[in-house]
Amino acid sequence: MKMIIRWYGKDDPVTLEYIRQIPGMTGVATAVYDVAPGNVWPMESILDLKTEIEKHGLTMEVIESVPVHEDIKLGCGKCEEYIENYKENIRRLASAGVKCICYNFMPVFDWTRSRLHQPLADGSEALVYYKEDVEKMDPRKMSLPGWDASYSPDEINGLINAYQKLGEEGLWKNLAWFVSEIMPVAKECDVYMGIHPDDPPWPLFGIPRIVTNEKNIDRLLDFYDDPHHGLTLCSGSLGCARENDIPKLVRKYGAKHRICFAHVRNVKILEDGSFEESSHLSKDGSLDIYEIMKAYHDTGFHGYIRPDHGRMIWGEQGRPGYGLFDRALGAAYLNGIWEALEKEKTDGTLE
Ligand code: DNO
Repeated sequence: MKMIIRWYGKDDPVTLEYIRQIPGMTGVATAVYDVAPGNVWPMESILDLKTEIEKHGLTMEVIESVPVHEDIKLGCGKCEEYIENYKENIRRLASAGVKCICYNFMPVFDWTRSRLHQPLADGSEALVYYKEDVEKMDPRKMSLPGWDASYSPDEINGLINAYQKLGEEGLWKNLAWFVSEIMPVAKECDVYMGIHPDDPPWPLFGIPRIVTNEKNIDRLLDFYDDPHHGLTLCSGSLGCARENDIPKLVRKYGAKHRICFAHVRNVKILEDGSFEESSHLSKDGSLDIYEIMKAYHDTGFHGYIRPDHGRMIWGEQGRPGYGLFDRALGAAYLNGIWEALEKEKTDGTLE
C-alpha cells in the first residue's frame, strides 16, 4: 500500500512542508480547486500542482476529486458536454502521471454533518451527525465545507426538486450511463476510477443516495467489469451504517481487485443511529481498524490509502476534518498496524 494524505492546494494551512514530515507519507490526494464542476482543468494548473508537490519529495498519483456535474447526475442540461469534459480531464491527468481518480455520485450534497466542532469527552472537537439535528436542518439555508458553494438557495431548491422527481432508479440509470461513457477512456489511459460511497449512506433531505451498501456496490461494479472501475472504499462513510461490515467488504472487493483507494477512519455509532467521528484508534469508535487493515493486508492491497477526517486537537484551527495533527496520528497508527502485519507474515523482517 502507498500512504498518502489529502491536500487542498496552496491555500491549505497544512503545508507540503508539514506533510512530508509525517512518517511514511509518500504523496497527496489533491485537485484543481479553481475550476467550476463540469469544466476542463487547464493543463498548466495540473502541471503546476504536480511540480509543487514533487518539489517536496511527494507524489501526485491520486486526484480527489474530479467532481461530477449535477447535470450528469440528473441526465439533463449540458450533460453531454460535461461528460466529454470529464473524459478530457481523465486524459489530461493521466498524461501528468495520475493513476487514480476519486469521485462520487452524491446528489447535490457531499458529506453531511450536523455539527463541525462538537467537543468530545477528551476536549478534542469532532464532526458529528446527530439525527435529531439533521431532521431540523434546511439545506437551502446552509452550507458545509465539502459542498459546492456556488449554488444559490433557489438553485439548491430546484436541484432538490429535480432529484426528488428523478428518484432512485433514475439516478441509477444516470450512474450506469456515466460509467459506460468514462470507463473505456479511463481503461485506455490506465487510470483507476474509485467511486466514493455516499456519506452518510442513506437518503438525505428527501433525495436519493445509492452508493450505500454491499448490494448496491455489487450492482454498480457490474456496470463495467474491470478493475479500472473500482472503489474508494471509505470505512467511515459506509461504516456509520451498522449493516455494513467493513472488513468483510474489504475482503470481498479487495480479492476482486476492485479497491483502488482506501480511506480509513473510525466512527462511533450512537444508539439512535447518529454518529460521532472519533480518533482512528479501534477502541475509540465502533470500527475495528486492525481488522480492516488486516483485510487489506490479507488481500494483497497495493493501492493508495489515506487516513481520513481527524478531530481538532492540541488547539489546532483549520478546515474541519482536515487538520494536520490528528490525521498525522491516524497515518502513524495505520502504518504501525501495517508494519506489524508485515512482520507477522514473514520471519520478522520487513520486505
Ligand atoms: C470527505 C471526503 C469526501 C470525498 C468525496 C469524494 O471528507 O472523503 O469529500 O472526498 O466525496 O468524491
